[in-house]
Amino acid sequence: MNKFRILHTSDWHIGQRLHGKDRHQEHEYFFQWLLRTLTEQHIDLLIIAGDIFDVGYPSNQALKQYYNFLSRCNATCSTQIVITGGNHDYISTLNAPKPLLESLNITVIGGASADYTKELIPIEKDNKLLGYVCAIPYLRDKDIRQSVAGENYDDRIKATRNGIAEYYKRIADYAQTSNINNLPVIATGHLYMAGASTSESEREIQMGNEAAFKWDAFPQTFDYVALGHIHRPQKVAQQEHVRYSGSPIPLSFSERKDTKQVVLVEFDTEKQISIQSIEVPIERKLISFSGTLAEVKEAIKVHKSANQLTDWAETRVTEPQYDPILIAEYKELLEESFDVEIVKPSISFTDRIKGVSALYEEQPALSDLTNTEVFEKLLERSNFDQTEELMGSYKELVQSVFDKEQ
Ligand SMILES: [Mn+2]
Repeated sequence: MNKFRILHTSDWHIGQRLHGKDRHQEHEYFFQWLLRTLTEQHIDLLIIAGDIFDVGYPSNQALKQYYNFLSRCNATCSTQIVITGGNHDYISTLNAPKPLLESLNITVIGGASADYTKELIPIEKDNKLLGYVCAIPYLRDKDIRQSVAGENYDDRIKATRNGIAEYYKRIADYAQTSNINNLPVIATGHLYMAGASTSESEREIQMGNEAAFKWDAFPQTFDYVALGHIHRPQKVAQQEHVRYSGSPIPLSFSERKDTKQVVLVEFDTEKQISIQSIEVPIERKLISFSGTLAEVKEAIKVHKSANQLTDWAETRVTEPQYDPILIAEYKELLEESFDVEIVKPSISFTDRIKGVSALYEEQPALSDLTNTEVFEKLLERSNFDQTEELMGSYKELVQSVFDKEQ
């Protein structure tokens, strides 16, 4: 057996906008760092486990950045690359350049296909076979479940979970038959695992997370499972070898305190595995200021951005009583420039009992809510009794819209 090193990352979300702000520069710094890391750490295989782009049809700028990275990678290091699709990616967008990328030692599996044997990718270096990747993308409903008339919601959840397990088992069995030299086998996945700690930037998938998959439902064949979908880096159920790498940049303010990372997995000549995380430097910090207007103002004035790019802030002003003068003052503050840029301002008043402050209730911006939250709010206002059933049906409907094959 030969020694080899894998770098696992996911959820790049190239082209993402945070409250309307472009993330291009942050991604650029990440890609520069990643190229250096691939060389310095002598990486043989790079795995990107889904959500390459933020949207199905990325902008030309986002596409350019992606191809730029891949071509720079090809020019500067000899790393093999495996890319799998996530729930944000359209299969056709990822698969379009597939034949071209193949010539650069880059394998793209945009979505599940009828022939699952194509998802078994040999890891090779200098014409030597080192192991295998079961490159499994995000599995859409049609890949894992047949609709059966008369099924209730619980049946459908069960069918989803079983469908995922069967899909993994089928490819694991195939890998085992092919793997005559007992080399390491790595699997990828883009799914919600039971117990995962989420942030505010993941879109719900596979029956609205209710079909949460358990780590021990993965076949024993896999020496390492490289997961995507959850943006916070974490092990699943304390298992060293089942991990989410997390996104390389914070995709929401709820991730501002996370340490962003990629995962380095090394197999030695005895097939022993060692796993360590490598911290991704954050070039634009996301921060949060809260308090009265005076307090927030003071904090912003003295704030210094310490990284390459100016920090971005959310400001949550809370005042006891409604006061139009305060609101005007707040607006003025937002016009001024500081060594931090306010991208998500909000104001609320605690004393809603007396006078006019009762009339002023802060409404969250529609863009800050997930579609599920909007539907939840609608249900709260309605007089329906079977809200749980409705919520279930709603989530399925939304999923079928997002999963629509493109
Ligand atoms: Mn994602």
